[in-house]
Amino acid sequence: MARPKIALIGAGQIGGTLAHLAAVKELGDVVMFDIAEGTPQGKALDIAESGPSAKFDGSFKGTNDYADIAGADVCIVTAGVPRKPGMSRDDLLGINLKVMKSVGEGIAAHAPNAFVICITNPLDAMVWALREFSGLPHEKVCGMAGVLDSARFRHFLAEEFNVSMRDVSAFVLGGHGDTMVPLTRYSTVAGIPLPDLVAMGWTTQDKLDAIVQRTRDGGAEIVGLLKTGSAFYAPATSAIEMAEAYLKDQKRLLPCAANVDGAYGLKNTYVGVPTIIGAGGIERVVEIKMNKDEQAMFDKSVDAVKGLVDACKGIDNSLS
Ligand code: A3D
Repeated sequence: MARPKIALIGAGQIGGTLAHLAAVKELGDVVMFDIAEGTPQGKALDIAESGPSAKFDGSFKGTNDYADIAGADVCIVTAGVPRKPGMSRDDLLGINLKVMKSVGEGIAAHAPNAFVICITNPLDAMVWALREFSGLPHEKVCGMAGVLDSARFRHFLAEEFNVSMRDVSAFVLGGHGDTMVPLTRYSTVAGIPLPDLVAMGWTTQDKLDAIVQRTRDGGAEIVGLLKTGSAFYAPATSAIEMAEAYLKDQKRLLPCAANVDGAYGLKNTYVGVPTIIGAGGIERVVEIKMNKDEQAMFDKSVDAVKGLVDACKGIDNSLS
């Protein structure tokens, strides 16, 4: 059977890391597309040249021509601009919306059967716009945010409890912004929910609240340290986890920005929810029960996403 084809739209910090991870995991042949001439070609060649030492097989191509993504099974989109210190994700909206239009048209023309994972910020509005511009089925277009936000939450929790990250599972839902919703009741260490761990004296409610806030500010913390761009190792790793779930039909239950139509009382809204990812793309949106406080946080987050989607409609008349 031929190797799957993975198209990376955007060959910057995340794009390059995605290509390297896909190579090392032998997920398939990789095509990197970017408008910057030389960048995708240089990164693809550099990664290919690491193959003999790292011992992977695959073909790696850099391109400035959408025709080269033809027939891709997966497209991961990072094209656009990242944040600089002092910027919010929402500040990127105007620039990145135009980028989503060209990317959506490129994917529709050359890789209409792909499973598309958007990473470009502001995430929930950009994945919505990318779906609109591409016209692909909703279940084949999603956004990466929840896996990353949950991974950050899991890392902070594992440090606090001094346990393996493998035994910490966590849920972060809602939009990928300051209003994201880390759900402590659904987050556990080997099945023991966080509120029980507070009662057991493993941590205090104040410390847990601080970890929740650090999770919400996780992206800004890295932007503040790097000063020239935003996080890329963990975002790329998270998107590769989603791509692998699709390519290997793993039926993983992963939080991601998916089109929610019916569940959570929402109608055609892209926002972070638990989903099942398998060969059908987003095969299921999982509706969990939230208490009053959680529901209020989720509603606030959905409102923030709706505000950004309305702003997109105000900028581009073709979006209705
Ligand atoms: P960066 O290293 O600047 O790479 C972006 C690449 O996009 C550059 O190589 C550009 O040349 C290219 N590009 C710009 N316009 C186009 C276009 N029209 N077509 C094709 N390529 C184009 O950024 P990055 O890789 O660090 O980040 C990429 C995006 O991911 C940004 O919008 C970030 O804000 C976002 N991001 C999202 C998360 C989430 O968790 C959702 C996390 C981190 C970064």
